[in-house]
Amino acid sequence: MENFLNLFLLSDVPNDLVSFTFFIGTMAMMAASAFFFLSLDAGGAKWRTSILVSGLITFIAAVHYYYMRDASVSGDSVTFFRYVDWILTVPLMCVEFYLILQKAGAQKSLMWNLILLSTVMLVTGYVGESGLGDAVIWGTVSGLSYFVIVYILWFGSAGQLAQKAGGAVLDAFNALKWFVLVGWAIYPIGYMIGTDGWYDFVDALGWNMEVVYNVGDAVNKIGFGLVIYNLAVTDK
Ligand SMILES: *C/C=C(C)/C=C/C=C(C)/C=C/C1=C(C)CCCC1(C)C
Repeated sequence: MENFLNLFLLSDVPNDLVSFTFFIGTMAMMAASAFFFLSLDAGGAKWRTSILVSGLITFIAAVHYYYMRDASVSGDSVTFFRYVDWILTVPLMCVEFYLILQKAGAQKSLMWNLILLSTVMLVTGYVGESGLGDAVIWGTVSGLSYFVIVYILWFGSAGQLAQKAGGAVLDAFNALKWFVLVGWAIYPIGYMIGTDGWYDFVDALGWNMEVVYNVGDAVNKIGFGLVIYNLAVTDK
């Protein structure tokens, strides 16, 4: 409890942009989770699991943001929490794709391929970002996995299934596809900003890699969930 109250204590209110975005991010993820969990039945039984997964994504993020915010005000690295968060939430986003295409006949293999690729993308990204390996080499491997994910969603079998489903499912799939192409592209930009010697001018603006990641998370995790929510209420 004391820890929880600490969140609101004045002495702990962050006074730099980076910590501030962790603070706001924690709140936004908590609020979004409350919204999704209270809306489980908004689209009837058939969309319950999808909305539940949306809530789990923002809830897992809320917990990690709480810790990252703490680490950030203390000047500690948040990289480990960041990647634990992603390794849990990004596969859940892959599950969302499967869930909405399931009724159009999606195979589990689609889900497992996306999960496998996103795991490779994140593990190699962590190796590059944490300094365990060369940032450029591992970042490139991560980027290639990302491109394959984009390819599968834009040009692979998933698109045909969405076409077959049509209606609100197709609209939602198309929106989520854009999230992956544009929203997820925010992350490699953050990574490059975090790599010494690349885009150092950004630091001078008071921005850094963490701010970019925080913006990315807000757009992608909450946005993704809202697309699913919208699908559920449109296609009852
Ligand atoms: C909720 C969190 C999400 C949607 C996180 C997504 C993260 C990525 C798409 C990260 C991608 C990266 C690359 C494509 C290359 C550089 C390393 C990463 C891990 C930042």
